[in-house]
Amino acid sequence: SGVGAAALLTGAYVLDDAGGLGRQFDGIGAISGGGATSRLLVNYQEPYRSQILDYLFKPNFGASLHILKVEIGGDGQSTDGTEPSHMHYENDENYFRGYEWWLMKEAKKRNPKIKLIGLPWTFPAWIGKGENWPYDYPDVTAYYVISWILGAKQYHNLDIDYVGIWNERAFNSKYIKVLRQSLDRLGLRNIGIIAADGDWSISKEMIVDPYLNNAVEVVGAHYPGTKTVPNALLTQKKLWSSEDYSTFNDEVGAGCWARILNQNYVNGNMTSTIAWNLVASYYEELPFGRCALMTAQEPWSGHYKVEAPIWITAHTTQFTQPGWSYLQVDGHLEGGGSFVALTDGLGNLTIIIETMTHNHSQCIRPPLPRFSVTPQRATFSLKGSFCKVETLQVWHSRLGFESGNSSLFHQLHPVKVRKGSFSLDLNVDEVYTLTTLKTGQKCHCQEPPPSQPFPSNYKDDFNIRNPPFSEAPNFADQTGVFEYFINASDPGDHVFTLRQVVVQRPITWASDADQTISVIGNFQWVNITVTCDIYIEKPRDGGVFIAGRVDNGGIYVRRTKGVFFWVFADGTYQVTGDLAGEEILMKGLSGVRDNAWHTLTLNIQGTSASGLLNGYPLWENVTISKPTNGWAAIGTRSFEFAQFDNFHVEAS
Ligand code: 147
Ligand code: CA
Repeated sequence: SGVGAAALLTGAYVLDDAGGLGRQFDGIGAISGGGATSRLLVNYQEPYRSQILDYLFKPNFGASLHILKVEIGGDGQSTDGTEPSHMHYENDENYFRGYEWWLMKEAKKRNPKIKLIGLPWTFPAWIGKGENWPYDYPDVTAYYVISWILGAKQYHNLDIDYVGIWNERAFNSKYIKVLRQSLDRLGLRNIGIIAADGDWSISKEMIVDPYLNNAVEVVGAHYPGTKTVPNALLTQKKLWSSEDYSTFNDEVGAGCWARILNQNYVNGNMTSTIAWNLVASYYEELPFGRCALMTAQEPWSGHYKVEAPIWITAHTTQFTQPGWSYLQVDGHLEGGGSFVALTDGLGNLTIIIETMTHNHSQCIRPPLPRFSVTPQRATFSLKGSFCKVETLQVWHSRLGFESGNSSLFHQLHPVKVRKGSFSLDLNVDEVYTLTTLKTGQKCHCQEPPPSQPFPSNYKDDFNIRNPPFSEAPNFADQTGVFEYFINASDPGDHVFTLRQVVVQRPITWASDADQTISVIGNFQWVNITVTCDIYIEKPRDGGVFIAGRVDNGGIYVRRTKGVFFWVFADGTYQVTGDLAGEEILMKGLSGVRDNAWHTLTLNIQGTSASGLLNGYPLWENVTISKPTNGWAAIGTRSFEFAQFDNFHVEAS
């Protein structure tokens, strides 16, 4: 047969288990954290929150993920915010902070077999005893990480399957061995260490250090561009792409994901691929907005979007499980693109084919070398134990690159296997799954509510006795950690407040600011009035601010501009154009002191700003030219305790 005048390119591929199988498949996963990527998800109302979780974790439903990797919060900035540590201070332990515990439990509820991974990006300062480094006291760091693992079990009945070292930062052989020994001593022999969550360079040390080699179960590389290195193969360990993707979740992002899910094995022998990140539940204007499998960044409206990468994931996850094995195949298609074939060893067979073109499948990194893909016919012969297969279920996606013309995860007519083979005509930018399993599902669920902007009039008095989460809704901490707090002996109105609790600069992963800051609201806000009761706890040089038009966050938090109204424990105030406090627009005396409540009001209209203290004008007519818009924020002058209450913002 042919297409038009030219003969269709054809290829023949043999699937046979008679000569043994390929590597064991370890599953497809996604990362919550690194950092604060699930921040807004927790505040979705039901039934929307459960719907989102179902799309991510429920077997035979959506992405049906095999692996959930979470950040072990370390109080520091880890990309889109900070996540709280279970040990802010040396003698502090609390396993109910943040939302990763909750997320792991929700994932387990839906899929009890889901594998869990924990990995730190940052650490609280005490781990390093003053140095910005987690390896000087390997016993302390191991104790800290293992406490998290034990806390997961003790307080949440969560069994952690794998633990990492330090995301995208130097590894340390001594520490890895200490961690392994400590895990073993505590009977946690079945928890595997993944190392080193950066490039492949650890494999070079592993092949000359048998103790290190024994300590590591999985060599995990990030953004490997589907390739591994000879040394990694020499370790004879499992090879994973332990962080990958990080691409805007449109059809190109879906194309990236489809291509690497197959080719990380085909080219790089990697048996797991883990997406950064799970769900875009952080303000979109933070770094890497919507670089997630789906989008849920509006808890105030309930709006969310099941993006194309979810259905690309389903092509693999709904028809394989960790513990299945890859078949030994070359995996490259004659006309470009790739296929993988997997079996459970019990007669089931799943084939996943992708024909992504170069321009429609570029990931954020690394650069993608040129290649071409053309329409082609592929003929597969089933041999060995698969010669008995008579029909295969077919699931199909075609990514369209004009809006709305994709076809995602549709079931087609089953194919009949005749005389041990079948043929498929493949177009470009397609994904096919052919499988003996009949369990695939794409739900025709209800549409989520429409998108809406953040409410223009928003209040929080933090008056909640048993909050389900340690953090107040919609506040997105960018340096420091802001937690619900109870002043048990407060005589007045401030029993329940929000408190900044990080009092030493953490062992950082990114460039945390020297001030703490939590942002909230709509990045498009121009005219804004922020009011908040504040309580400075640190005498002499302590201080707090409220702000508007805050224009940055995440890994760029140090260069945040905006309009910042500060008051200090020494009785002075300032208005600055930046978080760093270098661009002073106004200053003077305020009479504010520490350990007393005061009310600050910041009003920005057009090019003019003014400030009130306890309802009385303190300063006015400060000219503002930049930024033109941004979030509201609260924060402190340094890593210091301070409290906030009765936050109110009105903006447009
Ligand atoms: C990764 C981080 O591990 C994630 O937390 C997130 O920040 C992600 C965003 O794309 O990036 O870190 C990387 C940072 C830089 C490179 C690779 C990964 N890089 O330049 O190759
Ligand atoms: Ca209150």
